[in-house]
Amino acid sequence: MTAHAKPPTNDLEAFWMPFTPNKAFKADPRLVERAEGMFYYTPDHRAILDATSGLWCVNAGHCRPQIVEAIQRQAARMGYATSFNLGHPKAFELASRLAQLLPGDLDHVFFTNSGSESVDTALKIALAYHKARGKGSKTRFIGRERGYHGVGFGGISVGGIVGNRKQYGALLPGVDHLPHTHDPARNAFSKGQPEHGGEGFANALEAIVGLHDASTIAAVIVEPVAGSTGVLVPPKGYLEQLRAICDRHDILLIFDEVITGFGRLGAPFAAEFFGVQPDMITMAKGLTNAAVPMGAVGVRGGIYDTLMGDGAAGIELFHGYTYSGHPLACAAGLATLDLYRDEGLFERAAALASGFEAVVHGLRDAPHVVDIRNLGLMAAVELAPRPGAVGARAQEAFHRAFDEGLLIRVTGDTIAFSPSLIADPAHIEEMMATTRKVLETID
Ligand code: PXG
Repeated sequence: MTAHAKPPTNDLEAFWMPFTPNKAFKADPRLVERAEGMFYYTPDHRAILDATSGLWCVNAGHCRPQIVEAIQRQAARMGYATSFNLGHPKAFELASRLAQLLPGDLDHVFFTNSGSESVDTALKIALAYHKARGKGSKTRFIGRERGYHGVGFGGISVGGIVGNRKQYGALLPGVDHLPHTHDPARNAFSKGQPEHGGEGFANALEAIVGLHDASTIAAVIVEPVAGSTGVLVPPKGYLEQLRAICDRHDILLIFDEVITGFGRLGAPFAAEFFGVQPDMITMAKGLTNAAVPMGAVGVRGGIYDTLMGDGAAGIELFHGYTYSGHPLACAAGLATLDLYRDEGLFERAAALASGFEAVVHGLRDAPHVVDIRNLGLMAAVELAPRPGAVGARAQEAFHRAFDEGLLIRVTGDTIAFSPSLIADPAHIEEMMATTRKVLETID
């Protein structure tokens, strides 16, 4: 490598930005420096309406004083304590509160610091569980095309977004993928769950089990509604059937609820919304309203009990992070759960969902729109790609929207909307009116 001068301090160069075209961004940066409720504010005090809840995470809105103050109090009292062979009360309290909120017998919680770590943790628990039952040959994982499970090696292995995998070699061995469930030929412009394909897409799991044999398969992991890849809503009956097939073959079913957890569908978790009980739920994002990084895995009692055994073995699971159960994150998590409860935000999301659906589908006749999909407070508006330039049209829409005072999220040529659960109908109207205006001004 040739020697080169260090960049001056406080320019944009040193920060290697994640999932960002760095050169293009630094040539034409967009900065925000303050946030409150539904809005970000730029350094020159322009308000930007946030149609994405940060990145599907600020479910209770930005900078809520109750959460801010809880973090401040905890930082002043005890900023850090390890959870290895030592405890602090808020970690136990938050785990208990989550166990109450989680569906069915998901009554134990392992803390991580992100969705990616939650996914890797769940996959490791699945392997350790089968081994503890004397079924150590069950080591394969089944993910799904277009699935996003974060960026750890486990997560990109079971994930199905090609761009996130192709730079990183062979990944985990013994992984297979279900087909994705997006079927625009039959299901375009579905409102809520699509009618067609549930049984066929889920039956692909039987074929995969037939190919590898159930004795080699540890777990299936899916997002109940695929978020990152552009809001792919499961067809009717699909998740129920995945559950039945997993039961038939002694395979664990993991729901990755990093996006769908904490009210996004108008219920605490998608598992409850769909009435399908997974064996583990991975979560992050809305757990602390994103005010402090934190993730967690909710685990069924039977899995926990199996791994605990009679306690004679000492450490039952050789796994954990320096920051598992970090005091600031626990304080933020407790204050966030209080806020969701006290303001009835999950119920509010449920009440907003049908109006949101109507307004989003109002974009059907806007230029370039080829599909609209929605469930709860998540929706996608898919645009036709420009010939030879996939993603360029939506990227331009993103830039124009920001100039118009609206933050949207784009993936490929799809615009995703996931407003905070505190949104008013007028905010939602404004999001779609600005989006329409933007679509009318781009080629
Ligand atoms: N699982 C799911 C379902 C996610 O959506 C992760 C795991 C990973 O979480 P962390 O905290 O490690 O990032 C996610 C994250 C997008 C986008 O543009 C979505 C995510 C991350 C980055 C971009 O939709 N979700």
